[in-house]
Amino acid sequence: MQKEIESGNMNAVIFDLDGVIVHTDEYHYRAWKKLADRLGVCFDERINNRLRGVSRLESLEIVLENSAFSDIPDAEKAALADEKNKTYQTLLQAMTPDDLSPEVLKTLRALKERGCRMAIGSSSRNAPLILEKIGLAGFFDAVSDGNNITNSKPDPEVFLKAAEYLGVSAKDCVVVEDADAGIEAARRAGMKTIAMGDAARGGQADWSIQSFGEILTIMENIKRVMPILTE
Ligand code: B16
Ligand code: MG
Repeated sequence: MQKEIESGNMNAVIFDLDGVIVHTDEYHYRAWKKLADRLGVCFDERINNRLRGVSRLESLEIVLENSAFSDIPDAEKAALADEKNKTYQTLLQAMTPDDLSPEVLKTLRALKERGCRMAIGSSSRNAPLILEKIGLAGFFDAVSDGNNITNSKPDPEVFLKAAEYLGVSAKDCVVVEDADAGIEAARRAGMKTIAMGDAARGGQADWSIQSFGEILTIMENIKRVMPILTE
Protein backbone atom coordinates (compact mmCIF):
# COMPACT_ATOMS: atom_id res chain seq x y z
CA MET A 1 0.00 0.00 0.00
CA GLN A 2 1.22 3.49 -0.67
CA LYS A 3 0.77 6.19 1.91
CA GLU A 4 1.62 9.86 1.71
CA ILE A 5 3.16 11.73 4.60
CA GLU A 6 4.10 15.35 5.06
CA SER A 7 7.83 15.76 4.53
CA GLY A 8 8.11 18.31 7.35
CA ASN A 9 11.15 20.54 7.06
CA MET A 10 13.16 18.40 4.70
CA ASN A 11 15.02 21.20 2.94
CA ALA A 12 18.70 20.40 3.32
CA VAL A 13 20.91 18.54 0.86
CA ILE A 14 24.32 17.12 1.77
CA PHE A 15 26.49 16.36 -1.25
CA ASP A 16 29.34 13.91 -1.39
CA LEU A 17 32.22 15.52 -3.32
CA ASP A 18 34.37 13.00 -5.24
CA GLY A 19 32.17 11.32 -7.85
CA VAL A 20 29.12 13.51 -7.19
CA ILE A 21 29.98 17.21 -7.50
CA VAL A 22 33.08 16.57 -9.58
CA HIS A 23 34.81 13.62 -11.22
CA THR A 24 37.89 13.53 -8.99
CA ASP A 25 37.07 9.83 -8.47
CA GLU A 26 38.86 9.33 -11.82
CA TYR A 27 41.96 11.07 -10.39
CA HIS A 28 41.84 8.87 -7.26
CA TYR A 29 41.79 5.87 -9.59
CA ARG A 30 44.78 7.10 -11.62
CA ALA A 31 46.82 7.90 -8.49
CA TRP A 32 46.14 4.51 -6.87
CA LYS A 33 46.86 2.75 -10.17
CA LYS A 34 50.23 4.47 -10.47
CA LEU A 35 51.20 3.37 -6.94
CA ALA A 36 49.90 -0.18 -7.46
CA ASP A 37 51.79 -0.53 -10.75
CA ARG A 38 55.01 0.66 -9.12
CA LEU A 39 54.60 -1.95 -6.36
CA GLY A 40 53.46 -4.65 -8.80
CA VAL A 41 50.13 -5.01 -6.99
CA CYS A 42 46.91 -5.85 -8.88
CA PHE A 43 44.49 -2.91 -9.09
CA ASP A 44 41.40 -2.54 -11.27
CA GLU A 45 37.99 -0.79 -11.45
CA ARG A 46 36.39 -3.43 -9.20
CA ILE A 47 38.91 -2.77 -6.41
CA ASN A 48 38.66 0.97 -7.06
CA ASN A 49 34.90 0.93 -6.44
CA ARG A 50 35.57 -0.40 -2.93
CA LEU A 51 37.63 2.74 -2.20
CA ARG A 52 34.77 5.17 -2.86
CA GLY A 53 34.02 7.19 0.28
CA VAL A 54 36.69 5.31 2.28
CA SER A 55 39.54 7.24 3.96
CA ARG A 56 43.04 7.37 2.44
CA LEU A 57 44.67 4.92 4.87
CA GLU A 58 41.74 2.49 4.80
CA SER A 59 41.90 2.67 1.00
CA LEU A 60 45.60 1.76 1.12
CA GLU A 61 44.78 -1.29 3.27
CA ILE A 62 42.35 -2.44 0.56
CA VAL A 63 44.90 -1.80 -2.23
CA LEU A 64 47.58 -3.81 -0.37
CA GLU A 65 45.37 -6.66 0.88
CA ASN A 66 46.53 -10.11 -0.28
CA SER A 67 49.83 -8.62 -1.45
CA ALA A 68 53.41 -8.92 -0.12
CA PHE A 69 52.96 -5.42 1.35
CA SER A 70 49.90 -6.10 3.51
CA ASP A 71 51.94 -6.43 6.74
CA ILE A 72 54.55 -3.67 6.29
CA PRO A 73 55.05 -1.29 9.27
CA ASP A 74 52.63 1.61 9.75
CA ALA A 75 55.32 4.19 8.92
CA GLU A 76 55.87 2.57 5.51
CA LYS A 77 52.12 2.51 4.91
CA ALA A 78 51.93 6.20 5.77
CA ALA A 79 54.71 6.89 3.23
CA LEU A 80 52.84 4.97 0.52
CA ALA A 81 49.61 6.85 1.29
CA ASP A 82 51.60 10.07 1.03
CA GLU A 83 53.04 9.03 -2.32
CA LYS A 84 49.54 8.37 -3.68
CA ASN A 85 48.30 11.69 -2.31
CA LYS A 86 51.15 13.60 -4.01
CA THR A 87 50.20 12.09 -7.39
CA TYR A 88 46.55 12.91 -6.68
CA GLN A 89 47.30 16.50 -5.68
CA THR A 90 49.34 17.04 -8.87
CA LEU A 91 46.20 16.10 -10.83
CA LEU A 92 44.06 18.39 -8.62
CA GLN A 93 46.39 21.35 -9.20
CA ALA A 94 45.49 21.31 -12.91
CA MET A 95 41.74 21.61 -12.17
CA THR A 96 39.79 24.78 -13.02
CA PRO A 97 36.12 25.86 -12.74
CA ASP A 98 35.69 24.30 -16.20
CA ASP A 99 35.92 20.88 -14.50
CA LEU A 100 32.53 21.58 -12.92
CA SER A 101 29.84 20.46 -15.35
CA PRO A 102 27.28 23.09 -16.44
CA GLU A 103 24.49 20.75 -15.27
CA VAL A 104 25.92 20.51 -11.75
CA LEU A 105 26.40 24.27 -11.52
CA LYS A 106 22.91 25.03 -12.85
CA THR A 107 21.31 22.55 -10.43
CA LEU A 108 23.23 23.85 -7.40
CA ARG A 109 22.24 27.43 -8.24
CA ALA A 110 18.59 26.45 -8.73
CA LEU A 111 18.51 24.65 -5.37
CA LYS A 112 20.01 27.71 -3.70
CA GLU A 113 17.41 29.99 -5.34
CA ARG A 114 14.69 27.72 -3.92
CA GLY A 115 16.07 28.25 -0.42
CA CYS A 116 17.66 24.83 -0.03
CA ARG A 117 20.35 24.57 2.66
CA MET A 118 23.39 22.82 1.19
CA ALA A 119 26.49 21.18 2.62
CA ILE A 120 29.40 19.03 1.52
CA GLY A 121 29.85 15.68 3.29
CA SER A 122 33.12 14.19 2.03
CA SER A 123 35.72 11.79 3.45
CA SER A 124 38.44 13.72 1.62
CA ARG A 125 41.08 15.83 3.32
CA ASN A 126 41.57 17.52 -0.06
CA ALA A 127 37.98 18.81 -0.14
CA PRO A 128 38.89 22.48 0.54
CA LEU A 129 41.50 22.43 -2.27
CA ILE A 130 39.05 20.84 -4.73
CA LEU A 131 36.27 23.32 -3.88
CA GLU A 132 38.68 26.20 -4.39
CA LYS A 133 39.92 24.81 -7.72
CA ILE A 134 36.41 24.39 -9.16
CA GLY A 135 35.27 27.81 -7.97
CA LEU A 136 32.89 26.59 -5.23
CA ALA A 137 34.83 27.74 -2.14
CA GLY A 138 32.26 29.63 -0.07
CA PHE A 139 29.27 28.38 -2.10
CA PHE A 140 28.00 25.80 0.40
CA ASP A 141 26.41 26.70 3.74
CA ALA A 142 28.68 24.15 5.45
CA VAL A 143 31.57 21.81 4.68
CA SER A 144 32.16 18.59 6.61
CA ASP A 145 35.13 16.62 5.30
CA GLY A 146 38.06 14.34 6.14
CA ASN A 147 39.65 17.11 8.21
CA ASN A 148 36.90 17.20 10.83
CA ILE A 149 36.05 13.52 11.30
CA THR A 150 37.52 10.57 13.20
CA ASN A 151 35.63 7.81 11.40
CA SER A 152 35.07 7.72 7.65
CA LYS A 153 32.04 6.35 5.77
CA PRO A 154 30.18 4.00 6.34
CA ASP A 155 30.27 5.64 9.80
CA PRO A 156 27.61 8.40 9.83
CA GLU A 157 29.91 10.97 11.49
CA VAL A 158 30.65 13.10 8.40
CA PHE A 159 26.94 13.59 7.63
CA LEU A 160 25.89 14.15 11.25
CA LYS A 161 28.58 16.86 11.48
CA ALA A 162 27.32 18.42 8.23
CA ALA A 163 23.77 18.57 9.67
CA GLU A 164 25.13 20.06 12.89
CA TYR A 165 27.08 22.73 10.95
CA LEU A 166 23.92 23.53 8.96
CA GLY A 167 21.91 23.72 12.18
CA VAL A 168 19.29 21.24 10.94
CA SER A 169 18.04 17.84 12.16
CA ALA A 170 19.35 14.69 10.52
CA LYS A 171 15.79 13.73 9.55
CA ASP A 172 15.52 16.90 7.46
CA CYS A 173 18.54 16.03 5.29
CA VAL A 174 18.85 14.28 1.95
CA VAL A 175 22.29 12.91 1.05
CA VAL A 176 23.57 12.56 -2.54
CA GLU A 177 26.22 9.81 -2.87
CA ASP A 178 28.13 7.73 -5.42
CA ALA A 179 29.45 5.18 -2.89
CA ASP A 180 27.71 2.24 -1.22
CA ALA A 181 29.67 3.16 1.94
CA GLY A 182 28.20 6.68 1.72
CA ILE A 183 24.62 5.46 1.29
CA GLU A 184 25.06 3.23 4.35
CA ALA A 185 26.53 6.15 6.33
CA ALA A 186 23.59 8.40 5.43
CA ARG A 187 21.02 5.73 6.31
CA ARG A 188 22.75 5.18 9.66
CA ALA A 189 22.53 8.95 10.21
CA GLY A 190 18.74 8.71 9.69
CA MET A 191 18.84 10.67 6.43
CA LYS A 192 17.15 10.12 3.06
CA THR A 193 19.44 9.07 0.20
CA ILE A 194 19.90 9.76 -3.50
CA ALA A 195 22.33 7.44 -5.29
CA MET A 196 24.22 8.11 -8.48
CA GLY A 197 26.98 6.31 -10.40
CA ASP A 198 28.30 3.19 -8.69
CA ALA A 199 25.89 3.47 -5.72
CA ALA A 200 22.89 3.65 -8.08
CA ARG A 201 23.68 0.06 -9.09
CA GLY A 202 23.53 -1.04 -5.42
CA GLY A 203 19.79 -0.30 -5.10
CA GLN A 204 20.05 0.67 -1.40
CA ALA A 205 19.00 4.32 -1.73
CA ASP A 206 15.59 6.00 -1.56
CA TRP A 207 16.11 7.35 -5.07
CA SER A 208 18.57 6.45 -7.84
CA ILE A 209 19.35 8.98 -10.53
CA GLN A 210 21.16 8.96 -13.86
CA SER A 211 21.88 12.67 -14.06
CA PHE A 212 22.56 15.35 -11.46
CA GLY A 213 19.70 17.58 -12.64
CA GLU A 214 17.16 15.03 -11.35
CA ILE A 215 17.96 16.18 -7.79
CA LEU A 216 15.96 19.34 -8.44
CA THR A 217 12.79 17.40 -9.30
CA ILE A 218 13.22 15.15 -6.24
CA MET A 219 13.62 18.14 -3.92
CA GLU A 220 10.64 19.94 -5.47
CA ASN A 221 8.45 16.85 -4.97
CA ILE A 222 9.78 16.19 -1.48
CA LYS A 223 8.80 19.66 -0.34
CA ARG A 224 5.16 18.93 -1.08
CA VAL A 225 4.52 15.36 0.01
CA MET A 226 6.74 12.34 0.32
CA PRO A 227 5.29 8.98 -0.68
CA ILE A 228 6.37 6.03 1.45
CA LEU A 229 5.60 2.38 1.16
CA THR A 230 3.91 0.69 4.13
CA GLU A 231 2.95 -2.91 4.67
P1 B16 B 1 41.73 12.03 0.39
P2 B16 B 1 34.21 11.47 -1.02
C1 B16 B 1 36.53 10.20 -0.67
O1 B16 B 1 35.83 11.35 -1.04
C2 B16 B 1 36.87 9.38 -1.88
O2 B16 B 1 35.68 8.82 -2.44
C3 B16 B 1 37.78 8.25 -1.50
O3 B16 B 1 38.12 7.51 -2.65
C4 B16 B 1 39.04 8.83 -0.84
O4 B16 B 1 39.92 7.80 -0.43
C5 B16 B 1 38.62 9.67 0.37
O5 B16 B 1 37.74 10.69 -0.06
C6 B16 B 1 39.81 10.31 1.03
O6 B16 B 1 40.35 11.26 0.15
O7 B16 B 1 42.83 11.06 0.14
O8 B16 B 1 41.66 13.15 -0.65
O9 B16 B 1 41.69 12.55 1.80
O10 B16 B 1 33.74 10.56 -2.09
O11 B16 B 1 33.76 11.09 0.38
O12 B16 B 1 33.99 12.92 -1.35
MG1 MG C 1 32.21 9.89 -3.55
